[in-house]
Parts: sequence; C-alpha cells; structure tokens
Amino acid sequence: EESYACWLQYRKITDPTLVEKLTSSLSNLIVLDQSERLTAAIDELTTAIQSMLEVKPVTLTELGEENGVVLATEESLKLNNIELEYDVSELTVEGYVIKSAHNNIYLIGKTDKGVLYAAFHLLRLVQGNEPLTNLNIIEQPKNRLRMINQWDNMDGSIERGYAGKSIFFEENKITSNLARIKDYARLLSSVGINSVSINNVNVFEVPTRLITEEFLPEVKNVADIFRSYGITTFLSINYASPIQIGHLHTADPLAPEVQEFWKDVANEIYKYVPDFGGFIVKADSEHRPGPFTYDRDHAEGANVLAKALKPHGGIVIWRCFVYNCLQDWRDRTTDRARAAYDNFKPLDGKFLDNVILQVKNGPMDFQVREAVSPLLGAMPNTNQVLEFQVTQEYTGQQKDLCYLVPLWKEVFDFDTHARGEGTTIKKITEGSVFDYSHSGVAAVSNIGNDENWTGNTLAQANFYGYGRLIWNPDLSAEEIALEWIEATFGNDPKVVETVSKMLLQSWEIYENYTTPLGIGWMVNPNHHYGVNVDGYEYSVWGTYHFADLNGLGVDRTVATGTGYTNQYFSPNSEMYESLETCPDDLLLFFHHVPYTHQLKTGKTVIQHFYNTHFEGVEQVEGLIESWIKLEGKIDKIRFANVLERLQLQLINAKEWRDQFNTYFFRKSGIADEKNRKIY
Ligand code: BDP
Repeated sequence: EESYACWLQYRKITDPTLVEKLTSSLSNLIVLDQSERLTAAIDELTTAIQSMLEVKPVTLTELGEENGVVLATEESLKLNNIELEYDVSELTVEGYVIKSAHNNIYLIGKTDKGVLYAAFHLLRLVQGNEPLTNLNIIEQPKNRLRMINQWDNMDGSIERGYAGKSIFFEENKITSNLARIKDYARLLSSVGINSVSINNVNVFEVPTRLITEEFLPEVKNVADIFRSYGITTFLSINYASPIQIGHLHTADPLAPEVQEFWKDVANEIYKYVPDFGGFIVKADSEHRPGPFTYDRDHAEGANVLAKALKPHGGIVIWRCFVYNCLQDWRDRTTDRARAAYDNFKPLDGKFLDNVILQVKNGPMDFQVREAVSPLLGAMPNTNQVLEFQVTQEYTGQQKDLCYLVPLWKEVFDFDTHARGEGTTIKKITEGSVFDYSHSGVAAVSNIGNDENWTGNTLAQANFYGYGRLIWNPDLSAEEIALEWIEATFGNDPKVVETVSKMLLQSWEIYENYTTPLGIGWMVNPNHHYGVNVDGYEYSVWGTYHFADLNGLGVDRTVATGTGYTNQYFSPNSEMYESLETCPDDLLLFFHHVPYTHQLKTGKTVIQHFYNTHFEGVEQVEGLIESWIKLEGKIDKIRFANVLERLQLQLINAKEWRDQFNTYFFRKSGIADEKNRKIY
C-alpha cells in the first residue's frame, strides 16, 4: 500500500498537539462553487484529512459560523462578497493563492484548476510538517505546457518501460481499470502536470485506429478522468493514417484528399473529447512514415494536421528526433548530433502557430551526459517544447539509482546566448524570450502497472521531481528531494538525510561507472542496459566513440571535425571548439584526444577512466551500506524493493568497471598508476 500511494501517503499524524491544531483548521471544507475539479479537490482533501487526522471533514457549500478550508475561484469569491487582501492580477489561469484570513484557510484559484493545485499544495505543507498559520502563498507554474508522454503500446507492453506493463492498454484494448488511471491522474495533478499523451510515439497497426470511432468512446472515458484533474489528453498518430485507415493512396500533406481526411478525423475526435489536446507526431524517424516520402518538408507535414485541429483549439506537437538511423558506419563524416538542427533550423517561421516542435534535451538521445541541444533557442519564430526522459533508458533502467533532477537542472540553467547573455533554456521554455504562442516541457513517463508504479521505489523521485521542477525550474534538486522524501517516507531525520544524500549523489555515481567525460553509449544494443563498449561502434545508428590505440572521442569541431560546434551561439561555439575551454565533463563529446590528454584536474583521460570506474563501484557499495542502516525505519516492502535494486546495481557497476577498464587498458597499454586490478 505504501508503495502504491507514492508521495500521497497521508500518513497518520501522531503528535497530539499537532493533531489538535490541524483538526481545528481542517475539519470543515467549504466549497463555494461546483465543478468536477472542485469535486476532485474535495475528494482529495477528504481522503487525506481522514487518513492523517482520523476525522472525516464536513463539506459545506456556504460560509457561515463554521471555519475551515474555503475552496473558491476568484469569481465565486466576488459573488460571495468576500474581501481578501491579495493581488491575483498577475496570475495566469493556472495560478492560485493560499491565504489565512478570518480564521479560514482560503484556496483561491483563477479557475477551478488553480483551486485543485492549491489543495495539493496545502496537503504537501501538512505532509512536510509546515505550520498552517499566516499562510500567504501566491503560486503559478512557470511553464505553460507541462506534459507527460506515455510510450505505451496497445498490446500492453511499454517501449522503454521498466515498471511492468501499461496501465492504459491490454490485449489491444483500452483498459477497463479506470480506477488506476484515476490514481495516476491524482499523482500527475499533485505535481502540476497538465497534459498527457497516452500512446507510444511509434504508432503501429492497432493504435493507428485510436483516432477512429472504434476506440474514441473509450478514449473519451480516459480523457474524462484526466479532465477532472486538470489534465488534457493527447494522442500520438501515425503519419500514414490517411492510407492505413482512410484507404487513400497517399499521405501527401499537400493532397486535398489528405487534408480532408485529417479534418474529418479532427471533427470526429472532438465529438468525443471536446477539449482534446491534439497530436504528437514522430515522423521520418526510425522507420516511421512522414512527409519526406512525398518530398515535402516537415513544416508542410505538420501544417496539414495543424489546420485540421485549429478550429477546435488543438495543437500539433511535432518531434525533432529526426536523423538517419541507417547511415554507413564506414562513412564517418556524418554526425548524428547535427541532425535535428540541420533538419529544422532552416524551417524557422514556416510552421503554423498551433504547431510546437518538441526537442530532446541533448542532440543524441538521453545519455547520462550530453551537450544541450543547439536547436533549443535557435528558432525564434517557431514554438518549441523541451523533451526530457523520465524513464531511465540509458540511466540504469530503474534498477540502478539515478535521480535525474540535477541533470534536468543543468539543462534548464544552460545559457544558450540566443539573445545575449542570460538566455537560459528555462527562460526559453517559459516563453519569456521569444514570442511563442505555446511553450513548455514534455517528458517520457517512467511508470507502469507495478505496484509501486516505477519499479524501483526511489525512481518515484524522478516522476515527482519532473513535475515539480517544470512547474518551477528555480527549485533546487535538494529542495525537491526533501519534499519527496518527507511525503513518501515521513519526517524521520535519519531517513530524510540518508535518502537525500543517496539521491543527490546518484547521477554522478552512475556516470562514474558508465561513460564519463561526455562520451556516452557503450551500452548493449537494443535494450540499452549494461556495458558493451563496442556495442554500437560499427553499426548504422551513428553513435560512436572512435577509440583506437591512441585515444578516443568524437571530433565535432569546425577546424577538424564534423562542424557541430558551429550550431551553438557565440561564445558557446568557441568554448566548445577549443580544447582549452571545453569543459572536461563534455570533453569527449566534442573532441578526439589522446589517452594521455591532461584534464583540468591534472589527471590524464585514461587515469580518470580508471579512477571513476573504481570509485563508482565503491560508491554503489556505499549506497547499499547507507540503505541497510534504514532497516526498520522504512516499511518492509519498500525497504526490500530498494535493496534488491541496489544489489542489481552493484552487479551492473562491477561489470561496467571491469569491461570498461580492461577494454581501455588493452587499447592504450597504459597501466593504472594505482595498480588496481584490471583484467
Ligand atoms: C530512443 C529510444 C526509442 C524511441 C526513440 C524516440 O531508444 O525506443 O522510440 O528514442 O524518442 O531513445 O522516438
């Protein structure tokens, strides 16, 4: 049960003084309007208060003698002639105020969505042991689109899923277990996620038909649940739908019959889901169909969909993960890192205003560390959203611990210099740099139908952290970790301190025993778990390390390499171009250097490899020791789950250490200066 509840534990509060205080503030819920979202807020508060205080709060519909928590939109506050001192003139539609006044706690939203967010915020305060006196909180999300992408297939499997099967689909049907979807909606809404796409971006046969009458009645049921939690539903579509379900001879975006087809599809969808969000599209990528087949560019490709959705208020989210996955490895003049920019930059300004380009955080593919995508910020006249990967495809697959918030924060804080100094990624996604009509962040989900949703209980921190961070990219990785730990495991200082240390070190640890200095990959092909140094070295996918007897790294300079550094604005382009100024942690991403190249720490590259790999394993041993000390302080199921995962992590880390070190010892012939055991 604790596993399932994630951070919405609502643990029983035992301190009698606290119980008394909280009971006097929380035992009445006074709700001044009616809506599905307010009902959701009342339900959540009722469940939580009952579980924490063992009193069932009373719901009232008008203010009278009784004091309590007042839930109201701004409008209903006015209608009820309630005067409070606060200024919401600056608030967006999703903003809210939490205010203590007249012996009440007011949860006021610009709309009912804000009230719902305020309710979750209030519960977060209670779970975090914060006093509920003199509250005066004004909050609103910094990013407008805050989205999660499911990569769920209709047969129930999940692409890059590490936590069981889909909660949405089974046996090529939409699930009948809507209760679990509702619980998912609660978790999403509690961290402020406002959009979800429910099927994989790789749309094969059956899911192609999700946009037809065959499935729309059930899509509607799912969308109805999400709507009451403030979440808009999207679908991934197959670009060849006009052929596959429309029985046309073409999917050419400029063909009139194709345009008609998409209009009809949109009209049909909106009959069932009146606030349908729109389409996610992976086109001309990894064997998915797209406009290239018809010699059309991606703007022409996206705009036909945008036109069809426009009258209904829908949007097209068009992914920029477009590259040649069939390149000839012997012709190593091409560079996959260049692809998104080369494909999309020339099209700036050609997309309709309800198209958003979705750009992965790095130019390759969610490696443990890569440079920030130069496409972000490079298209002032085209809406963009940033894409993260919460599911740990390349970062330990929810066996290994890897808290990703610090990685995402580095991306948000990266200064693109697109409009001079201070043009950080977070300002771009927040929409304050360019005049975007849509912007924000999307990410691939890490949940499945495992009891604890994320396989590894500690991976719940990535789900939580993603939502909280994109709500406010200025929160620190530590603050988010603390919030999550207290809500998930309680306030025991030993637990809080230990788990927070474990989380905050974990990305560095993972990087230490896998691929340091920005080189990336070296994983087993296809499933991408575990070490295989040359796994992709002679393959078509374009992901190379170029190790030989002298050195390694990808030369992406203008002077002697692929010219990729030129895709950045100055002074980033010069910084990466020069070996002197390129930061060490991305050295091998940008440069091919000898094993004896000296890092800024004074160590050589090869010695750094040996050191980090030995250290990484020791650090994982340290994680296990720390966790074991929490035995008895955490319920048995979650304790055992994490311990089992950490033990798998140790096996993985040792394999990485031994294969990696041996490989580079044999290639380079250079011994470890500390003489540790290399096979
Ligand atoms: C890669 C995954 C692949 C996805 C692809 C994508 O390996 O399964 O389909 O990204 O983003 O990370 O479309």
